[in-house]
Amino acid sequence: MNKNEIVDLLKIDSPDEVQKLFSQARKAREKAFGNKIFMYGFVYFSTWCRNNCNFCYYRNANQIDRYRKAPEEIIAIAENLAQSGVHLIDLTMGEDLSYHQDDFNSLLEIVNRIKESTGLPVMLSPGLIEDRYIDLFAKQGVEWYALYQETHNRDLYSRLRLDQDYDQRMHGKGYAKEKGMLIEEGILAGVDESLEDIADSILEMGKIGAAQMRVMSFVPQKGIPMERVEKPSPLLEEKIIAILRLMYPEVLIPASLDIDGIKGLEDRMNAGANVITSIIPPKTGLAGVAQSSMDVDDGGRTVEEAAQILRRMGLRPATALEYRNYLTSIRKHTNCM
Ligand code: SAM
Ligand code: MD0
Ligand code: SF4
Repeated sequence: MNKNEIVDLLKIDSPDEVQKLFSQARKAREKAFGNKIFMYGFVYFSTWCRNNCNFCYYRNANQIDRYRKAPEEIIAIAENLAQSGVHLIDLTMGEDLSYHQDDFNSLLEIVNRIKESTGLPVMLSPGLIEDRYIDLFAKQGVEWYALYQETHNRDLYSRLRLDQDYDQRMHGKGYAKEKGMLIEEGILAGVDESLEDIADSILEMGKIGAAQMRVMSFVPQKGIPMERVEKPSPLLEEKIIAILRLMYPEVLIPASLDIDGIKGLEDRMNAGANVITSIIPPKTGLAGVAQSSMDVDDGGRTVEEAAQILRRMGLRPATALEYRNYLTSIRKHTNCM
């Protein structure tokens, strides 16, 4: 599909046409993955951040309670997630300078121990880090570097990610990919982007060879500049998921529990997503990003809850081995994209 064709698909709004789009996306998913769905454990281990993204609750200027979890606790949480059946551990932080100051030695050690004790692949979402740190994580065998541009319209980017260089952020992903890491790219829906902007992003995600491609609806947060911007219609995110699936049938496309909690899972799966992200163990004091607390402590965001919904839909959680095998094949695929 070219840009105009993508924009035309984004415009459809009759329920019949929308359902047809979703059903085609599900067929494309089934052809590439059968009924297998992957699940990611989410560990937001430090909510300290030097940046001031206009959309984010954890922006530096927002006066909120913050935490930085101790290494032992991070490792225990990852082990708990692994036992519950997730296929990957996503280690996420704000741009917390204390990790930069020790040259990421403490995080490297944490990653090592998690890899050793869980045997699971790891995704790192540390924000933008210097190339020399990417080198270290790549050498350690960290499988994934997640770094979302949010939009590929430079002007809009500068209004969202205040004082963060567009090209440096794109470079970080490219560099990680060169070093053999898989990369995840992501955009936000409902942040004043045009349909043309969305189409540009969809094309760009393919160009940079992202193996995982994410869209998340903006969720208004207390105390941020965009506090009064309305959450977009869920249909926009779902249409983007479906179009991504049709354009890139073999990639990973998340249904994030961070936007609408567990009740938002079914619609995102129906649109063609194939990985459930933001699974968080209950009662650990951990936060989500877009929805800092929804469904976390009461155990709504668990493998068990998600698996029940999948089974009702004729889908099933993959095995750890299936996920590993998939990584091997997508690595080959994105290297020739
Ligand atoms: N601090 C690192 C960074 O920004 O790259 C890692 C955290 S990253 C996982 C946080 C992501 O959550 C952002 O890139 C954005 O896509 C999403 N996010 C943050 N605030 C949000 C909000 N209010 N609504 C929806 N998504 C949000
Ligand atoms: C999620 N809350 O998957 C997480 C986060 C970071 N790599 C992912 C945005 O929804
Ligand atoms: Fe910091 Fe990431 Fe939030 Fe931006 S999105 S303020 S970099 S935690």
